[in-house]
Amino acid sequence: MPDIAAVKAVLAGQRIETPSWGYGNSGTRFKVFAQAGVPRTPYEKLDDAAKVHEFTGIAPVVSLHIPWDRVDDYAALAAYAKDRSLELGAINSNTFQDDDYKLGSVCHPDAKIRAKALAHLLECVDIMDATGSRDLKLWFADGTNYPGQDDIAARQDRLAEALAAVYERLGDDQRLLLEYKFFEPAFYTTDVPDWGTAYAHCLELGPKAQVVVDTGHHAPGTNIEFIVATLLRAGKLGAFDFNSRFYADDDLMVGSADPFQLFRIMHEVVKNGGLDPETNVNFMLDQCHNIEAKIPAVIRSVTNVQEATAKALLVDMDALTAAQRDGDVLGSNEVLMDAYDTDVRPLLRELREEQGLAPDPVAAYRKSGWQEAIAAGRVGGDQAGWGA
Ligand code: PSV
Ligand code: MN
Repeated sequence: MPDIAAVKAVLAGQRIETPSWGYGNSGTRFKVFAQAGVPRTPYEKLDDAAKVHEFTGIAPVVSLHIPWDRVDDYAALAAYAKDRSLELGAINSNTFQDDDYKLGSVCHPDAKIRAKALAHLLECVDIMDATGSRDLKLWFADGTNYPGQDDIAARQDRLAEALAAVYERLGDDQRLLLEYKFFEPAFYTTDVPDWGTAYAHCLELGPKAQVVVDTGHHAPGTNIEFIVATLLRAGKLGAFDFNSRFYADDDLMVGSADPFQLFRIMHEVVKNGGLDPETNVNFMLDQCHNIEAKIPAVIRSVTNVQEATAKALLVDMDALTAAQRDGDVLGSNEVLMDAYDTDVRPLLRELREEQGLAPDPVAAYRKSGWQEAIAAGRVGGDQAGWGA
């Protein structure tokens, strides 16, 4: 049986990175619903992220999206984060919101547009130098809508050329994380649609290029944990963008739609060394809280990942390996289900109390008065939202 003290030690060392845009207003293409107290600046987003870390103890890193989090002085933003016990994490590039990118960015047929997109990616590396960020997260909306619209293979060549230029610019301790998504906004071809394409590009680039698995970016029924196990085995799993989906890229709270899937993913992570600090898997959230209160939703998301991790750590690996070796189909499945069926909430409450945290992070947040304070204090100015 797993040693509980060892399980707690791993859980205490876990790090979940939260997205700056999760604190801003968001919605669907039909409507963005504004909420009281939403941050107006990247600094206020960090204030909210600091609350998530204060109550969970495991969310000290915040991802930025450029240009949504553009500031004059990134070193000052990093210092502001540090004063709140936070660090700035992955820099997310954005080559999807300018009119110029209608036919793509780094895969665009026009070399001038490709050069503009590449300049943005290189600017993101400059920002990483100022913030001390390790990871550059690249997601491209590039693709086509109609058969014959562009040359599929030529677009791959253009992509490879841009990625190589970015890779070349990275510092020794920096990484390029390539995120795939099977469709949307493109509906016929997407230039990085799946893990295989992302993996092939990363392999060609070298060790500082790794793949991002966004849990909302697969066709229904895709076995995500297989992808996770395969990428970890190849040393190419750089990060997760955690969220939940019922239909497409829904960006709902991780673990809300299918907690069992999250457990299966975390089991492969644990089993294949993905929690070892030297493996450097970045556990990020990529979510939007359109109708629910944002800060408690981020807290809930962090604790959902923590619960799935705890269950994965409770898998009796000796019993599982023995059952697998014996070809005991039911027995091995039972070992896994035993861990999944364990109520880990008492263990996590105990762990938090040992760390000087409140046992129930959402309840503690609600009692803290922060929500009322930001609703009353953040008046005037423009609330941050999707695209700002
Ligand atoms: C694309 O759908 C994506 O998952 C990428 O990570 C983007 O940068 C992000 O969403 C924006 O939230
Ligand atoms: Mn994502």
